Amino acid sequence: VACGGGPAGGPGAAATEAPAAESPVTEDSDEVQLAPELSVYNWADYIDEQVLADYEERYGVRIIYDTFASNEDLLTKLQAGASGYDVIFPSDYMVVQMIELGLLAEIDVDSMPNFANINEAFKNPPYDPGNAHCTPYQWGMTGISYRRGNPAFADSPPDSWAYLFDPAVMEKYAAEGINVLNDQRELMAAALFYLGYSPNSTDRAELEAARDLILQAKPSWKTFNSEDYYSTLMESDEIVLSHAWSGDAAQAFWNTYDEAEGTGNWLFSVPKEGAVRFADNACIPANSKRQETARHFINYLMEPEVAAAITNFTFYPSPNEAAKEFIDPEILNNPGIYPPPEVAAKLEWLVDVGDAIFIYDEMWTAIKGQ
Ligand code: SPD
Repeated sequence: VACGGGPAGGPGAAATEAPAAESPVTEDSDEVQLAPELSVYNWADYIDEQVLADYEERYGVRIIYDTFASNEDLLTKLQAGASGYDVIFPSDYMVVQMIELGLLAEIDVDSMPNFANINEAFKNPPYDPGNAHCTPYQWGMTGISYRRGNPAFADSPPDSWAYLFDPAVMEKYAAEGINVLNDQRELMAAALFYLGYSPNSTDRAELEAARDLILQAKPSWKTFNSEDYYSTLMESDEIVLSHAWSGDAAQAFWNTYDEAEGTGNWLFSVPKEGAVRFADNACIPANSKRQETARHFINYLMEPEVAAAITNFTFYPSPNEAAKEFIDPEILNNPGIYPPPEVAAKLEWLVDVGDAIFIYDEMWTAIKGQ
């Protein structure tokens, strides 16, 4: 697996080769003439590299693998004209934006036998009717991860977004380090939840209030990081609390697990005001020159053992029903990974906000600029 080089045409592309064309394909995916290479662009730490190596070995396709930190980074890369990516993993609301911009190819799930393995609840999502462009990859929730044993959290877990936004609450631990996700929709959603507004608000006054809340809290935060915060900041004790995606927090839990104590150092909480539920999806950019190979790879990702291997590595729930029997029971029964009904009831999807995205962009520029 070749990691990190970036595809031809994108930043960091100098070392890559020109995309190799596919040979003609047949209807039967077993008879697809696969391209010699496939460029896969995913979130950080979001796949078991063995899954990539197995595909390379089984099918003789070399995978060029690179990662991004947010949906907006992915969109910017595609809009800048990056060509060469063959499989990408945008979230729900970003799928809508990308479809509207004509950035995604159609995938034809009828030609993917493993699509039958997907749980019905994850098929035909509102953001991609009929799964015309994408298949669901993994899902999760966004909350707060905090360091077990810190006196500031002794009496109760951080069960409110106040732990990120209220100076009186934060003063007990801010000096020890707070990280927030470097993700415009996610950070705005956390502020909007705390203020009692919809995480999908399109109201300028509400969005300005969220921006102002973020700006007054920002001096208390140490870092904006959504890419490797769990390994570089949490597991190494550079911080004591982080805005976090559930699987990343679970990785930090297991990577700091102490056998004698029977627990890890990092725990996860879903704030009482509400939190984001997301689904990331395997899709093909419209300008991919290896679309049949990309479809073949996406079908491979939906094999039960493959989907289970991914969840067993990333600690994010799988939408793949047939994978369940291969997923570690400790993961399946972990409420921080598969939320119980009372937690699920607090979760909301981010949806496309239409033209209000320009207000979000304006707020984000102010947030990152000051
Ligand atoms: N380290 C992998 C993180 C993947 C998270 N995707 C979250 C998208 C939320 N909008």
